[in-house]
Amino acid sequence: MTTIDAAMLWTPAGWRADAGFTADVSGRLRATASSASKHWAVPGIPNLHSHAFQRAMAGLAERQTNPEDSFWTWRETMYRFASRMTPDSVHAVAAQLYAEMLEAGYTTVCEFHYLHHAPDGRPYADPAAMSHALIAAAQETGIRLTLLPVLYMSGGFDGRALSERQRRFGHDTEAFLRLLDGLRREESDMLRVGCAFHSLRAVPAEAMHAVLAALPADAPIHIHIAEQIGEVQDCIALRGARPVEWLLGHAEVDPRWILVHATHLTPAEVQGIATSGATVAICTTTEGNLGDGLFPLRDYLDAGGAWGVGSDSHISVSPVEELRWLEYGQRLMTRHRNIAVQPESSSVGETLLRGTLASGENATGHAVGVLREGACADWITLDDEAPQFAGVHTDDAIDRWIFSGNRNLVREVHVAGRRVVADGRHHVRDAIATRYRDTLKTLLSD
Ligand code: NGQ
Ligand code: ZN
Repeated sequence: MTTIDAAMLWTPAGWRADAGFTADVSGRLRATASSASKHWAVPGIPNLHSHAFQRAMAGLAERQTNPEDSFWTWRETMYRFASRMTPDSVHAVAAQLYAEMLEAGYTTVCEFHYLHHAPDGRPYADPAAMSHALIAAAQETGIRLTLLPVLYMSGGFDGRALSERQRRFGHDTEAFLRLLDGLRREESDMLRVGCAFHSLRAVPAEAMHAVLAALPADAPIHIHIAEQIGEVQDCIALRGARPVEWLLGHAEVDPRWILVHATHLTPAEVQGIATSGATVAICTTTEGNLGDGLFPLRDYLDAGGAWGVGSDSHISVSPVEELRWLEYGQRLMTRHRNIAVQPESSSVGETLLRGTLASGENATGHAVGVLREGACADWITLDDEAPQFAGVHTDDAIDRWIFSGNRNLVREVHVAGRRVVADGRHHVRDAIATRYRDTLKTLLSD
């Protein structure tokens, strides 16, 4: 039995001193008397969007190749990089990434996985070899995983064939459903399998409908949507509607849906997503890195929309930085301060934390994001001895955590009741880092 060693627990209603929990043998929370220590404990943060392999190229797409550099030229660099990955290198990179995520306070990751086949597009002997590499990395590090095999069929809205570099992403719907079905048999308390459509660009309408009809009722459904203006224009030209508008009109969008990015929205689309109960996965640092645009956060909060954050391309692996820059983007756009607040709290940090935790359960399919009886025993303990917290009252602890810079203030992390980070360090970080270094030497040498 592991007891949450904290006097203050973060709950949807704010800090509570009178609650205590232990983890039972199945990794779930059981209520107990509160502990006498003085620490602050917060539910582990769900990471709603990850392409693990991209971690290994962070910082390697930051040279100008052309004055017109954009999302689309970055994508070519990313494809070249993706073409070198193997199941072993994906395993090594994902394990390093997941250990870093845990140290940063992410305890569940939604892996939006489309790198399925060999570089020539042929399935591996085990068609789920890449999925298995990701599952192995999650098991090795102890992070909770929502694996989202991605359906990727065409190279654009006009239905053109996949380009040479996209070939290893592709499936027909039958092979895709077989992959899903096989992976679902491997589900456990630490692994959920959902479903993803890469984007409206990459999935023809009929294929999307065929897969939706065959999906189990409890699978979360993730999709990239409306990230780039070019994509919005192509969607209008070929489907007669903007991406979010099209999706809301052609699918039963409900709380099972996670709309990744959803950057470019009209007021009607903002309202439409919020009313549907879908979650928007905002990937602040990647959206900044790729020059996507700014999500209309204030309007979306006013509409009562659900949202969370993801580290996506992993040019940053820090929930603190995702949340802080989500607010800063809004400040830079409006030239005001303290924008993400809600009637429950005038604190920006608390509003951001509350929002992203509330997305956990729908987006991941795991009972995460809230410390309550029966939920997953996933929590992080803040380093209350750090100078940033000196003299700080509990009421200011979350703002201090999010708005005091880049020193990691996460001291301990438990997932399913098991301590995987102590004193800020993942318990097998050295072995994982050694393998990662060897892998990167090879990857970057050819
Ligand atoms: C991806 N990433 O699939 O990795 C995408 C880029 C695309 C982001 N959208 C490729 N951030 O959208 O076609
Ligand atoms: Zn993505």
